[in-house]
Amino acid sequence: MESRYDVRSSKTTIGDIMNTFNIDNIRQDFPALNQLNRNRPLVYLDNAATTQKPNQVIDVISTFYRTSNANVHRGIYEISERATEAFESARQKAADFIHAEDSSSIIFTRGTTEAINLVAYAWGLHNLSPGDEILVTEMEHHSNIIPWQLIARKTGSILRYIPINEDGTLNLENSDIFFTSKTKIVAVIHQSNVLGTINPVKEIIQQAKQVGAISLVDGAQSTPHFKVDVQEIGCDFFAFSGHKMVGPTGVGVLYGKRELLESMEPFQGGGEMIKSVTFEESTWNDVPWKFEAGTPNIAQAIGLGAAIDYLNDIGIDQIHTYEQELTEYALDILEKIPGIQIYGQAPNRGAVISFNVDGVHPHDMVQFLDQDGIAVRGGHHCAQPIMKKFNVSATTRASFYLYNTRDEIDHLVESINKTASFLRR
Ligand code: C6P
Repeated sequence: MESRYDVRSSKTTIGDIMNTFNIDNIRQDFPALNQLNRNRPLVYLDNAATTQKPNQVIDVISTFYRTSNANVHRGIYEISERATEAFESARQKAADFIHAEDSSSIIFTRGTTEAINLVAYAWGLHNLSPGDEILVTEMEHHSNIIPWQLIARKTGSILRYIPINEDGTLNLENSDIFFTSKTKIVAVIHQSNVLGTINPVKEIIQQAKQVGAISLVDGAQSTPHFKVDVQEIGCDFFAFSGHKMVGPTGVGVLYGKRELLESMEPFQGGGEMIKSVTFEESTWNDVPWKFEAGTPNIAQAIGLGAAIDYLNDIGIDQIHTYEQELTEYALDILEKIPGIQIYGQAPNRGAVISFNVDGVHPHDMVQFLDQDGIAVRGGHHCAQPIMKKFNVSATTRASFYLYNTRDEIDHLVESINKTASFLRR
């Protein structure tokens, strides 16, 4: 079926994408893009932090509250049944989006952070012993470091890091040093939120399997941008956030292999997650509800379902191709800025570019760009170990999504040049 975002009548080549990806229609869907920032047209380039929301998502959430708001799995009246149906149908959409075996392997969480914490506490706390090793990489977001540091402290297990190369790829040479019989879980970022690097997670997971370790993939920055297939990747757990893929804040997903989820202890206790409760003891609900204590983020989960519909309507492969083209264009012209240092030159990379310009502090850069209407992030991006690795305290980061344009990137480059000349005077 042809959508209004696609003016093609048949399959196109990569070269055609810029002409056929109907950017004007896409931009019209996002009301927040159509406003001023410091009296200049907003150029929103902080999509790795969070993305803007289309009317299609805003309307679904608003309609839910207007017409079907009720708690789920509890009421046997009509609107509660409607709410439950919409909530569970969003779960199925999330399962289909990442090609999970079925919807029972999809747990709604608050986001990627909570999903990783769920695994750390519900699996790690009960399965790790002194001397066991948790393997992550130097490229992780704090969300995939801190939960493991906390669990390592509680269990006496040891946290180890696969190093990063100068070009922002993982150093997997001699990886046997890291994958040992002591490795119990390998938790790896799919796409770096700082360097843009897309990691070879399938190969990493194969290595994990060879030493009998389970695996978790942090998909916060991959799921919004390219096709994810958890069965093909072969991971045991996969986490992502709704707000980074045109969905609402406050909802995310933990995918888990069913047998593993069934064998695990609950994460939090409360309503929803029980089968029966007595004063002495309780039994747990079936997976996935065993891990969804309390009233869930109903409207947000339904909004995530609408976000998935939106991305599917445009086509995730189309989005990826368009973003690749934008990123190449941006890298090409950014590299020409005198004194610029770009962090991360991996051949397989996504739409995130971190940089510094000689003589300009990233926080000054961000403030000057803001005056030109441009929203980018400056700081350590919740990845301080990467900053240490590259010997900087902060970077400026521009990150793109399906609604960004070459004109916006031209404006970014112009404004960086202007800022650098001004501050270096
Ligand atoms: N990165 C950024 O600006 P939450 O906050 O739970 O939705 O996502 C956490 C998270 C986990 N992993 C990766 C790779 C991430 O990029 C993020 C969020 C944002 O880079 C906010 S710090």
